[in-house]
Amino acid sequence: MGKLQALIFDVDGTLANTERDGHRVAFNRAFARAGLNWDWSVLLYGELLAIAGGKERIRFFIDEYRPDFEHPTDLDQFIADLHATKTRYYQQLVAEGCIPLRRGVKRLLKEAREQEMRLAIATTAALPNVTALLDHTLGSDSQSWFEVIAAGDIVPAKKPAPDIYHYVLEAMDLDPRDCLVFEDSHHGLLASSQAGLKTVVTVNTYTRYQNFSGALLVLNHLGEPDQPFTVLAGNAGDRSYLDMALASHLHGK
Ligand code: XBP
Ligand code: MG
Repeated sequence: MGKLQALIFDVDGTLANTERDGHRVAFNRAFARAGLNWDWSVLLYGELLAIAGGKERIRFFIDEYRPDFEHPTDLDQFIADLHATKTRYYQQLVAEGCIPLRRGVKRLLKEAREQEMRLAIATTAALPNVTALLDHTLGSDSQSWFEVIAAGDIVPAKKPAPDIYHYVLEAMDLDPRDCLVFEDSHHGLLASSQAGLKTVVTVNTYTRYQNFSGALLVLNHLGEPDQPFTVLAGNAGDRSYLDMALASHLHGK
C-alpha cells in the first residue's frame, strides 16, 4: 500500500448536517407548494433516509405511505418536477445560512489543501445542492478544490451501491488503497467499503446507532483542537481531533 493520495468526502451528514433542517424542510415546502398534504416529520424522515436519493425517496413514500394516492399520468415527470421544486427550496435554505459545515470539516480541508492532497466528493444528492452548499459555506472558489464532484444521477445506482465511488476512482485514476473516505451513514459505508475504500465515519443524530463495522474509526465529529471528538469505535491513539497526521496514520493501518 502506498502513501495516502486522496480524501473523498460524502456531503449530506458528513460535510454538513443537511438532512433534518435542509432536505427535509425543502421536501415539505415543495409538497405544500404542489398542494399535497404530505408532511415529513423528523421521525418519519429518519425512516425515509433508508432510501437514498430525493426522487427515489419521494417514489418510495408514495408507494409505501400513500398507497391511495391517485397517480398522475406521468409519475416520473411528476416526481421530477416535485424534486426540482425541492432543489430550489433547498438552495434557498443553504443561501440563508441555515446549514453550517460540521465541526472540523473546514480545518481538515484547509490542511489537506496546504499539503496538496487530492480531494473529491462522492454523494447521492443532486449536483446543484452540493455546489450551493460549497459556495455558501466554503466560498465561491471551493468547487475547484475538488478534482471530481460526483453527484446524483451521474451513476445509475445510488449508495449503498459502490458505483459513485468507482466513478471517482476511475475519473481520478486512483487505486482505492491510496484513498481515505469520510462518510456518516451505514449506506455510505457500504458503498465505500464495496469499492475497497478505507472509511472514517462521523455519525449524526440520524445515523448514531447504525452498524459501522468495517470503518477504520467512528467519531461523533472530526473535532477541533479545543473541541475534542469522542471515539465511538476504533482507535485514535491520544488524538483528540482528526487532522492530516491522523488521516495518514489511519490510512497506513
Ligand atoms: C444523501 C441522500 C440524498 C439527500 C437528498 O445520501 O440520501 O438523497 O437526502 O438529496 P448520501 P437530493 O449522504 O449517502 O450521499 O434530493 O438532492 O437527491
Ligand atoms: Mg451521507
